Amino acid sequence: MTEPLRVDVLTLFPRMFDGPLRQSLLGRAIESGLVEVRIHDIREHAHDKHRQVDDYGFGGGPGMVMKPEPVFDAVESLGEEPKRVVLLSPAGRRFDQAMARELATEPRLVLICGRYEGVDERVVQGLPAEEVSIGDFVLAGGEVAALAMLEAVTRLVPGVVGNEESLGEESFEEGLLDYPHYTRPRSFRGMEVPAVLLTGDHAKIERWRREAALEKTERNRPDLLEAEAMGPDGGADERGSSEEAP
Ligand code: JFB
Repeated sequence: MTEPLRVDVLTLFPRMFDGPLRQSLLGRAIESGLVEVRIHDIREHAHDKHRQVDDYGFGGGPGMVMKPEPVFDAVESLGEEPKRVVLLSPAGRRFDQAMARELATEPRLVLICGRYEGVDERVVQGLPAEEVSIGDFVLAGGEVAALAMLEAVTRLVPGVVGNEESLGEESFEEGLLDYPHYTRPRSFRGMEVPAVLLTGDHAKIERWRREAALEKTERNRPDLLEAEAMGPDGGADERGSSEEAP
């Protein structure tokens, strides 16, 4: 085996990771030593007498902001080795499959989970940390987003997903959504499995799947088809700012 991917997660809610890290794909990847995940409680790096990790925001406005010192201390306690530091944030660059592939090649990742209104901007500037968002919706903190990223990255680490699931054939890898899947029974509540899937004619099945994937993509994610037509940069310049973080 090659070096495992090591991920350090910094959070004020370490117990949110207990269940997910023991289950299913993440649990098996960790159990088999392909991925090493360490959860760190940011509050253990608060050194004032009240163990304070948040404070009022300069300039006013509602809500509290996470102080920079405990976050810097927590990251610095991880040692000197170079590592990619990601700050989960609704104002981050959008996480996608290309970023997941990139992160899966790193030896070490640090995921910082904020709470409240977010983290003092000097964490981004000074550590430095890359701000990443998992999508245009509002969560209460970075923990669930970190788990989503962790699962997306972990399943791309060689050896985590077996050969029975070919990673190249699934959604996004070809710019289309996945084709529809069916299993037994052949007839269920009056709904039939498409006859072509029962023919054993693999060329015909391949053509049907491609067409069905295209229809599903047109219906559910027309933006993916437009992006394809506009080339690899998705025509970012022409499209304006309607897809920025909330
Ligand atoms: C991530 C977070 C908050 C400011 C703060 C820390 N896709 C996503 N939605 N929401 C988050 C995210 C990611 N990644 C996210 C970290 C924090 C939300 N909050 C709460 C909500 C709105 N504005 C604090």
